[in-house]
Amino acid sequence: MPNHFLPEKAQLWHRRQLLKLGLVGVGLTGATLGVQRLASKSRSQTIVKIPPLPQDAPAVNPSFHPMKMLRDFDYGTVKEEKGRKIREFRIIAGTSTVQLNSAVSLVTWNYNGRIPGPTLRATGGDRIRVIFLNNGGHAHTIHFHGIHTAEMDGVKPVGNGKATIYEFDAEPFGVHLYHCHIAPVTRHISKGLYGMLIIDPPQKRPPADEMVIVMGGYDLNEDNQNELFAFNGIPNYYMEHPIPIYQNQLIRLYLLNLIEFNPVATFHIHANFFRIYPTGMTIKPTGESDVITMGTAERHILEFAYPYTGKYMFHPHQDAIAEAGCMGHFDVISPA
Ligand SMILES: [Cu+2]
Repeated sequence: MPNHFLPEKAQLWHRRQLLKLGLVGVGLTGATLGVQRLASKSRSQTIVKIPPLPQDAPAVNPSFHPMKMLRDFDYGTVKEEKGRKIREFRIIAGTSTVQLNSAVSLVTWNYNGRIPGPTLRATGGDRIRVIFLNNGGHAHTIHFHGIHTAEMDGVKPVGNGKATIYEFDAEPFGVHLYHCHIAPVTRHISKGLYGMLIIDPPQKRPPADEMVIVMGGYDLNEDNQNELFAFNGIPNYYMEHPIPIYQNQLIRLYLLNLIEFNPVATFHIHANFFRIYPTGMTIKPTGESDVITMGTAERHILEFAYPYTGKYMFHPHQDAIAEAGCMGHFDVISPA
């Protein structure tokens, strides 16, 4: 059937070229084989190698280093009480000025001096205890997503200079979040008071290079719109300092969208597809895509491995959000 969008000659030339190269009809089979080979490779892997930290990737301050934060998990101090495993975490709300780019510095509100706050990690069935000190100058709280009593829901204001303890069972397993719940919550979140809570399934997931990316926005002029966006606190950090990952090694990405004011944000990776574990609450993936849509506070586990070396972008496919700071690169390097 003739293609009326191409002049006949161009069409013929095109087909002849393909025949000459032996490409007509084999493309699909080749691609399918590639995906299967990659899947079996990444599943059978048992030893995980982490690429060295890029020397030129800067810290914002000693507790806020976006390149280290990717793979930095806080397992708390483990204690045994009445035969029960307790994981005790300490979080301090504070205020610090952060240079978001060469032109903009912002007085942020944050947990433990970093945005997002520490990635807290426990296993389903543990008991979580969070000792919270508010040095933030305003009333703040920590509201955790999960299952707990009303008393532990983190909506009761904790005044400046005051402390409280939140304690609850680690359930259900999945990727969850925590954030301040003082009104206006949009302001307390967008100034930086949020973080991730990972509850691992008791049976554990297979070995992988695991990392955390939290998407956030900054409303610089208090007009209820974001002027800047960021992965892990600093706009364009992973664009300027690509994340090194090893070729063919399974990446398990814990992803959270905590952008206020924009109702949804997507996440897209270039030149690859990821397996999706919705809210991290499944052991098996439920689908596969190269773009996923999240409302505010939605989060997922995404798994993928890159078959080819090189630099690959990741960003929301709302390109206005990407172009205002939510842009990054994976630098896929050979493990040899
Ligand atoms: Cu607050």
